[in-house]
Amino acid sequence: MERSFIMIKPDGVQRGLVGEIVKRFETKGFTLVGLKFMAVSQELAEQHYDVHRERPFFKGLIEFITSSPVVAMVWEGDGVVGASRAIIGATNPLSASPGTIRGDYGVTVGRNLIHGSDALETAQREIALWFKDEELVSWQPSAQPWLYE
Ligand code: D4T
Repeated sequence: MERSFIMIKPDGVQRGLVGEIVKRFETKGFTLVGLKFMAVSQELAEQHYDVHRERPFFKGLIEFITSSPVVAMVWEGDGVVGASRAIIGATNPLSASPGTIRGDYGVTVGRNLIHGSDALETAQREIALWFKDEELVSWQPSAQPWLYE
């Protein structure tokens, strides 16, 4: 089944939104297969945001992501990559629809609370970057037959 890398950024943790954010993925019906609370090294942050290296906001973004702990997660389910982007909302929280995480809790792009992989290939790259194989747990939730026909 499809997997996505989801990270609650330092602002989400500092603002006490970890439970609320996890709940949205759980109640949607996705399966948690990896989770860790961690400080992010400069190297990991730069690798994760490598595609933005030449952008003007890169330095500030790296300072922000390494400034305080994050919650790194892997969620599994049919269509989880695209659905997670919908749950998260637009990059700029002011443009994000109400009902999305960024739409409900954020006001500025540099503090947009959460990251979600933007495509299947990106998800695979990010999961491999943030998690070792043995940190991911494959399991079958008992609700599965009530979520999938
Ligand atoms: P992430 O990657 O964090 O899930 O965000 P998005 O996928 O929604 O958006 P992105 O890759 O375009 O941006 C990555 C990251 O950079 C921050 N950012 C972005 C910023 O601080 N200033 C900006 O102008 C932009 C475009 C926010 C998210």
